[in-house]
Amino acid sequence: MKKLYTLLFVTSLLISTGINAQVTFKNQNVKLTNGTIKSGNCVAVVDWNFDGLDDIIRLDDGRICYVDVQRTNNQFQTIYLGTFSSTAGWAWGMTVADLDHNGFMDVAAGAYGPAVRILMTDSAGTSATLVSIPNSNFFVQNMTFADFDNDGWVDLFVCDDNAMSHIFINNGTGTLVESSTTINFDVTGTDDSGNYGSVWTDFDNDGDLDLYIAKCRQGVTNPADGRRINVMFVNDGNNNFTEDAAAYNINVGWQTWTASFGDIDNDGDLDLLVTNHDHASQILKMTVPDIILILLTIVVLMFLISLLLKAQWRILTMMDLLIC
Ligand SMILES: [Ca+2]
Ligand SMILES: [Ca+2]
Ligand SMILES: [Ca+2]
Ligand SMILES: [Ca+2]
Repeated sequence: MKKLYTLLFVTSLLISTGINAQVTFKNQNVKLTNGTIKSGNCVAVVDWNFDGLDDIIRLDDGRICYVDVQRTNNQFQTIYLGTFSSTAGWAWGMTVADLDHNGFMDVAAGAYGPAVRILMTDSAGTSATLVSIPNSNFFVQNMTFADFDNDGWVDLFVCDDNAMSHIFINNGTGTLVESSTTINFDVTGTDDSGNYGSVWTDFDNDGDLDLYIAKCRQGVTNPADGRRINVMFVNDGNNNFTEDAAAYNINVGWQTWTASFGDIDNDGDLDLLVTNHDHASQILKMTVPDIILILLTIVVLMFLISLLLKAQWRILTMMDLLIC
């Protein structure tokens, strides 16, 4: 019996020690078959070939695209997808999605000056064709794939530092065509440049995608200048977007570079984290109206309405008496 107690004590000690032990990380670079990729700038962790396993997409030297495809036992196979440019450190933004529905994700990237380019992955997943989007010589700070018009085909959003943002709609074959009517970005009385970061998310939880843009404009020092005030384009459910950041108190005027939504305080709604260049980062917690306050307001309103109705009834009764 004594041995049993001793065994139980040691077991419980090991379990409790294990539960409270500090976690650590172990270098597993050995899993990457190409260990020389550097200066990536842009990176994506996505299921590139839709097999249920996450893969890694990186731009070596900011221009040469490799996919580390996860195979069995967490081993990766490196596939050279293509080269965006001969210029070192070319890409400023990158986004990944299956534009043409061929079962492999395609990789779009943009830079400071040249056209936005896309590596369209072939149907075997072994190589890609480089495609340039006409008339897209922007100052790309960020780009995002999402289905803005909800037609089942992924579209492209591009943040332009030097001009308004751009939207390209997928025509249903994987070809992107610029649209000036999907969203009106002319909202601040300026040239609406200074577009740095973008988030497409259903921040208000009404079932449709909304767009938040983090804005920063070099040389513009006035925080009230529209080129540096973050904007939120709210979707009405029919893909009509209206800029309404001020109403939600997320019209940040600092030089914002990035923004991200997440449930930071674990209360079930999406809060906002912005990182600013000229000011400390900010967490903007989402607050919902107090339900008790709403109920009290309704009760008070109903009471006031009943008083009004009673007063009206008395006046009418007195009028009747006078007439009689
Ligand atoms: Ca995969
Ligand atoms: Ca594809
Ligand atoms: Ca679409
Ligand atoms: Ca929404």
